[in-house]
Amino acid sequence: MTVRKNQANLTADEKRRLVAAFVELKRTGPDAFVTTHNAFIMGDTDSGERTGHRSPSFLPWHRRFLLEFEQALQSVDASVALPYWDWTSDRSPRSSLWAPDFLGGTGRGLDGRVMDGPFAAATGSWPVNVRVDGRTYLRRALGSSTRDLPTRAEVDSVLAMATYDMAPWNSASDGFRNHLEGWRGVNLHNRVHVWVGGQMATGVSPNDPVFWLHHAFVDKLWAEWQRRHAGSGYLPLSGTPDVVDLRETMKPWNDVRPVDLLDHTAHYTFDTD
Ligand code: CU1
Ligand code: CU1
Repeated sequence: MTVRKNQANLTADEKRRLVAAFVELKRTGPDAFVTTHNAFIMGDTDSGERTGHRSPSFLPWHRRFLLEFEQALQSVDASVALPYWDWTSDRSPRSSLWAPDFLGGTGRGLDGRVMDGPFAAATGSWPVNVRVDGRTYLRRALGSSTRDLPTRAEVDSVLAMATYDMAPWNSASDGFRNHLEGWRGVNLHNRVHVWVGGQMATGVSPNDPVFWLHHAFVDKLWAEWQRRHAGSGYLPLSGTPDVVDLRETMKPWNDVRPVDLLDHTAHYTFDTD
């Protein structure tokens, strides 16, 4: 059974194995995850069809996306699982997350190029192939955005919202999903992408391995919300144009609906479950 742990508690050996699996997937794979993510970012609009972002299925879409990526990692090394980055507690560019034995640190001032760790361009093992500009190296600008990472109090204020989502079911909606995604209110998920900067602030964000650790935590917050609001659930139920209802299949997959993804324990548990 897959157990997703807080990245701060990984052993040196667990970090080494995870990094090796990331690098091996990059070496053998076509970066299809980056391509898929960017296609959905570009296609998801407030007034048209929207699936991955700005819409109720933001959470189940990324849950399935992470499951597929985690299974790809496990095909390289069956012992690995996606850890989560609790950015309410590891909130500094000096956190062990960014050390050279794990994800490496921030980018240099000149061009944002990450200079240390296993994903630095200098290692040669992390080419940025799917990109929005000509730059082929991983970039970051940790903490240079105008806002700090979200606090636990801000997370709790969003977890307290009892309604999953509501009309107009886009980036203007009130409710848990949109406040977690970050288009309204305190802004949790989007703010973290911007705080990391570089590719993470773009549609090709899965070029940065921290994408997966960030989304594993967003996914965990969904599970926490479900536990806290047992009487609430995924919305909309049916008949809503342009968005994925509870029992509608979700693109790009044709075998999964939000209702199939509500219980994460069918696939993995968290170390805190
Ligand atoms: Cu996304
Ligand atoms: Cu994201």
